[in-house]
Amino acid sequence: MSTTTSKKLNVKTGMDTESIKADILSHLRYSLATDIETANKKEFYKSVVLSVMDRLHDSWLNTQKEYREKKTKKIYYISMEFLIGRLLDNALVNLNLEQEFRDACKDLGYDYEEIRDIENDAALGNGGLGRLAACFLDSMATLGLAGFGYGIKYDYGIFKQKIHDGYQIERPDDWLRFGTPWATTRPSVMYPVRFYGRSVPYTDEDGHLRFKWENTQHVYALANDIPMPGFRNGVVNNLRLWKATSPKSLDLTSFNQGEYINAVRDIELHENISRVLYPNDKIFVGQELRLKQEYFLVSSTLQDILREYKQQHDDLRDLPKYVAIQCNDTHPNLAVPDLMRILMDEEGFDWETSWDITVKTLSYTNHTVLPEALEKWPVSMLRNLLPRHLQIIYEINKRFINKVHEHFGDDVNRVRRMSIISEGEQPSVQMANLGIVGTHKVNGVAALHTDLIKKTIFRDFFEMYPERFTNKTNGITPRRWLKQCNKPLADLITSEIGDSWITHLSDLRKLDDKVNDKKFMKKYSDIKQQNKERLAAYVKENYGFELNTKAIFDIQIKRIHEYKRQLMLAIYAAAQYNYIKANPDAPVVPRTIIFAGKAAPGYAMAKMFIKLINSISDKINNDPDMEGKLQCFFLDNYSVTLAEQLIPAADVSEQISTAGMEASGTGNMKFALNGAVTIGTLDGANVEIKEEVGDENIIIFGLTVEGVEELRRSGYSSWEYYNADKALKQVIDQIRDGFFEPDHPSLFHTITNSLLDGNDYFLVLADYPAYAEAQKEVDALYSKPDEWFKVALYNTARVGKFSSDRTISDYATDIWGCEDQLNKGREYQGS
Ligand code: 9GP
Repeated sequence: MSTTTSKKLNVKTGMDTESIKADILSHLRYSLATDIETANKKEFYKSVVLSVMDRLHDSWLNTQKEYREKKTKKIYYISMEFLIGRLLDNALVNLNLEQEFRDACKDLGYDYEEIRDIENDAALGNGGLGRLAACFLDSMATLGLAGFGYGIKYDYGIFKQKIHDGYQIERPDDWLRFGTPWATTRPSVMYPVRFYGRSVPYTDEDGHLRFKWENTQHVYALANDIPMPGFRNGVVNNLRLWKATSPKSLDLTSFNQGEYINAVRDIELHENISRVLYPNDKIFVGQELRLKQEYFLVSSTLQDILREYKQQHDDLRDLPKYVAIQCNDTHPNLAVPDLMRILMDEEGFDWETSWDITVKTLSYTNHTVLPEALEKWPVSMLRNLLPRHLQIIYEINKRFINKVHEHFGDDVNRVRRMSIISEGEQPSVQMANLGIVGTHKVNGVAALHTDLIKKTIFRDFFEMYPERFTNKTNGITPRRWLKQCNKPLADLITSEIGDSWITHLSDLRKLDDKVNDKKFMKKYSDIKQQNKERLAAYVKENYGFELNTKAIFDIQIKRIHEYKRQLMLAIYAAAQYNYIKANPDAPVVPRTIIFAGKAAPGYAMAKMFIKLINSISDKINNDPDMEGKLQCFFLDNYSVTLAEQLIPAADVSEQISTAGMEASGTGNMKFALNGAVTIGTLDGANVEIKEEVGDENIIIFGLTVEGVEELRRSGYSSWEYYNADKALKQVIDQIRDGFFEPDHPSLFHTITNSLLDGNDYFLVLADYPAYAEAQKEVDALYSKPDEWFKVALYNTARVGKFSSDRTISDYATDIWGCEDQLNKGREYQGS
């Protein structure tokens, strides 16, 4: 190597291509013990990331230092899921170093895209809830908030989905097989997390009754930090993911007795806590390992928060002034009894003081009204695993029930509904109730959803604590979901209106005026076409399917769930097939329907939907009569990275849940921002999207929440709808009679039975006629491209409200009490 290059090896944080190249070479040699001649792509990727990390470290350290010095209020976002996806593009966009790294790769003989594609998605989440947490981290850093994510470093993220003979097969997601260069392990940050044992009463020096949690077993939580850079503002926050490690002293006795293998097996058992993400979306599976995971996250995080706090402040009574903790769903709600335990048992505060601190510090987000998703831990399990916490929960409940009596008088039914502990054969702890009682703010995630929780599942609580309930409509980060994933559109927008939209998404309103600018509209529509072609190339390469890029790209991507009604789009695809068969000469607007999404491994009906979609797709795609008219595909292994490919290419966004069941949705926002037209029900955030884009720029159909209630009340009969709609009846008969699966004609009986004999709980049949009409509207609009692209542009221009920057500003102001930081963050961004 030449002397000039070795000089450059010392340059650590230069922002130019030459110094980046030098660092990549240096990392290859000195971090990975290889060189440019012998390194493979993985090694090259790793040294690229290490060079990015070099450029983050100073800001990472400086940001923390500034927070410490200024005693900034810290926001801790605790979540069992962070669906962060790939990080390389995101870091480079936020650091404004995309071009330099591209050039550096090229000069060193690599194509940047190829290197970027080496990165495994960090798929540490199931869907919307985990992705929301990831968007929030991006926004907190971009707004300059001292916001920290706390989660678990699962060895295995959400399973990899394969499709075999049309069926979903699950495979482990071994994303850490070769490690991840983004995470820094911090051996100095490690805490014991205790389980089991018993709660022992004693009298302290002042004669007060106190409790000690004794005879516990423990495991260690080891910190792994991933930097979260803000958008070009020098702020780098932190995502801390805990990994379970065995206590060092573990089973020395076993070693002494020569039981080496057993001792090592015990280590395995301890480390199982952070082994795997539970893949259940909206189904509560009360397994002890999951409860251990939840407490593992809460305990390690609270210890960390309090350690830091004590380094800077003297009085724990000021905790709510300097710390806000957000519980993402009920999963971290053990924070309520754990903080109480720490304050009382370890810090010596009395109940009232501890309670005041706890409630003021914590807040909780509800993400669903589905009863089967609400966590209810059996008392017996808690008694065994966390006896002291159970005791505290009983005491919280006792005091709370007294208040309920004071407030409502002797209303036995109300008391039963509101109790944190449900009675019955298997008493259990209702984690949502615990969250409402033990925190100062509870929020829903879209206006409709918040209204619903106030009126339904949390009605009693709302009547008692109206001021606790607040709405925070979800959002998405414009950095990943426009700037990064749709570069051509981002560049076009910037060339027209400047780049302020990247951090002030409402500025996209300036595009409203462009609808009559023919030149602009041509560019806008050309970009959609290019994106469709780019997707087609990707699908061809990765799946072998040939997409018709002249067709409407009609996309439904999300977890597979009955309430999301993938079945309705599948029925529509089959009905279109029947129509084309019966009317071979009739003109049709060509359509390419694309599904992607994972089903929870134990959710038989959802898995059957996948099989049905694949069977219908086979029928359609193998029939020459469909050529140029209709296609249908199920793309396996849906992920953040796949979403980044699909969303910019979509013409139609399917948001068709049964009204009242989708809390918010965030995919709907991503599609609209990228100029797809929504066909949807008045559910979740669709309602607010409609308000923003205007009634004429969204295609709404079907029952409203009130309509759903009314129909159920008045006695819904799915048979009536089946008999009334010929096209619908034909498809259901075909599904039932084996038309799509001739070798196994009864295969889909579970589906047709649930629709007919089971009376169609999700009201697919009730909404289908309106849906089919709405799809006709889609066709008619698409046949007039000028009109279509106007509608599309209004979507891009008017969804600024759904930036997660806005959502986070709302949390900061109404829940976390740190709006002062917000303003500072905004000033910062201009530089
Ligand atoms: O189902 C909701 C989804 O509508 C929402 O957008 C997301 C983020 O708030 O949370 C989902 N809920 C869950 O995943 C679990 O309750």
